[in-house]
Amino acid sequence: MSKLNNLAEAVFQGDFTEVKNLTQQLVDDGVDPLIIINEGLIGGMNIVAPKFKAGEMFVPEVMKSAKAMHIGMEVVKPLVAESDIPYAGKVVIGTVAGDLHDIGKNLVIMILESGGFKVIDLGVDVPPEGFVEAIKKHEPQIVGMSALLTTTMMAMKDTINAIEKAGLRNKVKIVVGGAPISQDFANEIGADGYGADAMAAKEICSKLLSR
Ligand code: B12
Repeated sequence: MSKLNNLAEAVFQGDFTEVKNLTQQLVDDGVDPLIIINEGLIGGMNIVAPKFKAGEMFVPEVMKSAKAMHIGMEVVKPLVAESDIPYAGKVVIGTVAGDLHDIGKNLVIMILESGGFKVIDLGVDVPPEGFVEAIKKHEPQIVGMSALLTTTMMAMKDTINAIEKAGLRNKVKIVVGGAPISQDFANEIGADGYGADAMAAKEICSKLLSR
């Protein structure tokens, strides 16, 4: 097995030490950092994703793999210009105002990153103007909002209104998710997409960008 395959396997296994060592070895061997990222690190997450979808892997294992991918990224990222990284798209994401739940959002971020998206995490309890400011600053193609409380669901609508008011609605696609959210609710508040889980989040983001 090649070192790149071993690296992908180590990411899948969530073996932090092995990921760090193999990534460094590949760098020392002169392998193109973008190949290390795409075939080794993201390659490992590509093993994880279908297993998670099929229910063969669970949240803690996926998080471990994603963390392993990040550890490898830290080794290679300084070697590539940000502009050379072929991102699938840029996503700004946050948990809406009044809501502190972030486990699901963080999982979505990890899966999006493993799918090659650049993700800017705004954290939790993000007010509508926080999303607006982030759109101006980062110019993402996609804005993601997470809510876990029935009492904070409507903050999604408030955020969409604020984005509209700022004249930015036609610049971004908006995707929403979280346990109480449904496709019907997404339609009702005028979001462009809904994802029931992290894999669905990645799928809807890819779909929205290809339109
Ligand atoms: C962990 C947890 C907490 C933790 C949060 C820690 C953290 N850092 O996130 C703590 C203890 C802080 C907490 C606090 C509270 N919680 Co709480 N919490 C939960 C719990 C047990 C799990 C949530 C979770 O992490 N699920 C696992 C993740 C992986 O799933 P997920 O979040 O749904 O995310 C997935 C999808 O929804 C989707 N997704 C999520 N976000 C996004 C975004 C996009 C863009 C897309 C496309 C997809 C997507 O993909 C994710 C990955 O597959 C749930 C119960 C439950 N079983 O859901 C209650 C729950 C959500 N909490 C609840 C409540 C009431 C509260 C409190 C009000 C309790 C209190 N009285 O203090 C506070 C509120 C604090 C606040 N202001 O937010 C209720 C909500 C009830 C309701 N209908 O509104 C629940 C349902 C428990 C219950 N049955 O009563 N909570």
